[in-house]
Amino acid sequence: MIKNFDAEDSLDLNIDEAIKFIQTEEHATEIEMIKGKSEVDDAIKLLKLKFRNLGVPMIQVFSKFDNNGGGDLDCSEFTAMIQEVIPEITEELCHAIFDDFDLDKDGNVDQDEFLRKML
Ligand SMILES: [Ca+2]
Ligand SMILES: [Ca+2]
Repeated sequence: MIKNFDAEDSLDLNIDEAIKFIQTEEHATEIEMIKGKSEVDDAIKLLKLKFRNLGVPMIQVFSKFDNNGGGDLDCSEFTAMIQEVIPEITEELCHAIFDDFDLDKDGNVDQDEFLRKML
């Protein structure tokens, strides 16, 4: 009897804890982050597909958008390139993709970083 009661009690407590955990803002942010990450991943998959279908070398497209030279794309150049390939994509998502591509976080995506992510 006592054992059963304890088991029930701890089950109730676990459910309460679980609900509290789900409801905490911290956890909600975590869910948002996971959601956001997969959205970026999906967009990168789409980007790869679109680039392959272009029928021109990726690096040729990359260079076309390197307006100020230098061999790398800053965030606005990069965004322009993505939006050329995926016109319906949001600027916000482009920025998230840019952050993902800019591996050394120097504020530019160079050809190396670009190819590493795209191939
Ligand atoms: Ca540039
Ligand atoms: Ca970089």
